[in-house]
Amino acid sequence: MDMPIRILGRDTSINVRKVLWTCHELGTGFVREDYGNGFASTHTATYLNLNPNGQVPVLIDDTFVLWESNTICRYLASKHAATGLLPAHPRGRAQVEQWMDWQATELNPAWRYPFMALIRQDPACQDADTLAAGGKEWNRMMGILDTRLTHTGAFVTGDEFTLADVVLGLSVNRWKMTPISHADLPAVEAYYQRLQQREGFTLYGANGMP
Ligand SMILES: N[C@@H](CCC(=O)N[C@@H](CS)C(=O)NCC(=O)O)C(=O)O
Repeated sequence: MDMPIRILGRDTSINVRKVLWTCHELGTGFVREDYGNGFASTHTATYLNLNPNGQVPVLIDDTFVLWESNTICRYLASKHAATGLLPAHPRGRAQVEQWMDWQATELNPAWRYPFMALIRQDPACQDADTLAAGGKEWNRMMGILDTRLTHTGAFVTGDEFTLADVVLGLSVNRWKMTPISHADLPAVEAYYQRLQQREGFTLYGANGMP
């Protein structure tokens, strides 16, 4: 019998919860181990050998080790041939990947300062002007998502729920839960309600702010 996959990372982490939500969508079992802030150290030689960035999550599937949460989600969907979550057709797949990459490289940097200031209460992030600019930029990026969702009327890449919605669903939750002045984004709001119909969202999408 195959060993269950191991997921190293605290379940309060937004990036760990992407992976947990993906496992739930796939109906695949896993064993999660608490690593990261407040739990087992990610800076031991053993952990750094698994992930030289000293971050969570890490996936261990038998002898195969993987880090970067979006890549882990894609690996799991491919392994289970879950073509609903990650289409096999090059264009369908590329669209899912495009929005996942956008989340990682464009959207994530926009929320970092406001999140560190308002949720983590980081003393190094308490400059009012930088915070205001950060909130504005975060809203601008969410406006790009709003325009897209207005166009699809459902999920990020169209009528079907995909891995892009796992990743962006968590991002929308983070935006909603951080007390900045939120732009009025009706399509994002409707999307957020739509996601709440999914069990995976209620389990992993809407908690774990730290
Ligand atoms: N690009 C990485 C980012 C991972 C990351 O930032 N992880 C955070 C938690 S969300 C972390 O490890 N923080 C330190 C800790 O928890 O000890 C990914 O998507 O996996």
